[in-house]
Formats: sequence, structure tokens, C-alpha cells
Amino acid sequence: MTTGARKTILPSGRVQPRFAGISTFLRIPHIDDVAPENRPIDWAIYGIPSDAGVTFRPGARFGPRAIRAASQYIKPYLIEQAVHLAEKLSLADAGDSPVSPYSCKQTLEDASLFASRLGDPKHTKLFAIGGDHSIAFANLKATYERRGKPSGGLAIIHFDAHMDTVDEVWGEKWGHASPFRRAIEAGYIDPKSMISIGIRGTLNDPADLNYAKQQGVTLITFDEWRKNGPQLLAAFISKLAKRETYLTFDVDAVDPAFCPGTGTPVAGGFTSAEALAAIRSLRGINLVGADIVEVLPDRDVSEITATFAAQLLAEILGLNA
Ligand SMILES: [Mn+2]
Repeated sequence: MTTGARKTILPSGRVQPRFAGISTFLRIPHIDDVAPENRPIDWAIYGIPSDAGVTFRPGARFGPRAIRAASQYIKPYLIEQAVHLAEKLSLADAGDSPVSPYSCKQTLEDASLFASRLGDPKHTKLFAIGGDHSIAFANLKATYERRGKPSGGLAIIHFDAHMDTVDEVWGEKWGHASPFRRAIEAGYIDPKSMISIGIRGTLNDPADLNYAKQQGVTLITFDEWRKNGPQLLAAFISKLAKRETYLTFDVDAVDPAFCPGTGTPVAGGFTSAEALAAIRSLRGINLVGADIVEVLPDRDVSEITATFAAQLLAEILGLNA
């Protein structure tokens, strides 16, 4: 039983209980089951169940499954954005990419190749669900190539407690401390059109911020966010105009009181309400790809973090709908 002619056919929550059936993200159809009239698919949402790149607590490989389960209760109409996702967008769950659990680099190659084959290469946008933050590189690569390798790279909005621009950790250049350094080096993103929001806490060395600063990344610590962050973000967005923009959200941007299930928690971040409001403020940007990373279900409590990530997924999809 479905709810009628929509771009995404969802089982009715009033007919098929939300606690029953096989879980897909937001109860959207598996990519193979999308009706012909709803192709091309607007967004392919897929998991990259890898935590090969973590530097502290492991377990984010279980993130996609936890977010699928938590997202069963997410309904298609977004109150604050006044958007009906299923009416505006054709959405599909593309399953999980292959991974190589003993190799960060191979996992990134596996995942970007998998993503590059999803949906219509000229139309379908790619939304990756991690996994640790290293997987952002794979989705950025596939998105950049899918958009025709825009000269200068994609603009990027980055929510995180950390910059993730360390050159290497334990001799590994492809771990979750490094994805944006690698993506800048590869030309996938334009550091002068990159904003990192929520940065806070402690560093091994103050020089760890130098690379991002030298590259021209706009950095907003969480303290700065509290003072005038929304205005700084609004100014950044208006400068971007309609430039192709990628959104990457590490749930450790949110305070561990609100997202305890994560691998490298840092006290003193966004509340979940503040983070969702920040995301809604991005409405109308030219979003061409996204990821949500670092949900670690084994450290979660009452699915707090997965519940936040599921809501975040819906809100991000609403931004261009
Ligand atoms: Mn991160």
C-alpha cells in the first residue's frame, strides 16, 4: 500500500507500521525498485560501512545500519522547511558500497567506483553515509567527477569538531584525520570556498591548523559560532551564489551530550537543535553531494546519535527540494 503518485513511493506509515519490514534509509525504495516514471533518481543514498581510518574508538562501520533503523520514524514532510521530500524528489537507497576493511586506500577506491555507477551519471546526486570521515574523500571524488570536474573544485561546507587536514597519522595518509587535505591536493574541493564550522577543544600542536589557514579555508570555532556564526555562514553562502557545493557533516560537531555515539568526541559543541537550525539556514544552496559520518552505534545511548543523523539526512535532502 502506497501513498499515491509521488516522486518517491513510500509505504504509508498509517498502513505499514514503521517498526515492520526491511529497513532502507527513510523507508525509500531500494535503487533497483524505483518505478520507471521516477527515474532519473535525484539522490542515491548509500552506506560506506568502513572504520578502517579511525584514530580512536572504532565501530563507525555499523553507522549505516543504525541510521537506516533510526530513520524508519522520519516522515516525508519537513515542518520547518515546508518541504515534502517524497513529492519533490526521487530518492533511492543504493545499499552499501564494497569495502576493504584492512585498507583505507582500497576502501576509498572501492567506494568511489561503486558510487560512480549509481543512478544517472548526469543527474543523480550522491549521498554517502559513513563510516568514519575518511569516506568523504570517496564521495567527493565521485561527486566531482560526476559534475564534470568543475575547474577550481567544489565549494564545501564542513561541520566538525576537527579540521581533518592532518597530513598523516601512524604513517597512514587516507585515515579520518586527513580527507580534506587529500581532497584539496586532488583538486576536488576549493579551499578558498571551504568553511569548517564547530572546530573546538584541543590539538596535538597549534601548527595542526596551519595547513587549512594557509590554503585559505574559513574556520569557525564553536565559540565563534556562538558569537556570530550564523551571520558568518550566511555571508559565506551569499558569496558562493549558485556555485556547486558539497556538504559534509561529522556528528562530532555536535556536543557528545547530544551525539554520544561517535569515535572522537569533544565536549562543548552544538546542541542537536542548533545543528539542525544551522543546516536549515543553508536552504537554497546549490547542493551537489553530501555525507554524514562518524556515527558509532556501540557507543550510542538510546539511539540518540542515530536519531539525530536520521533527522539530519532528511533536512539535508530538503535543502534543494
Ligand atoms: Mn571529521
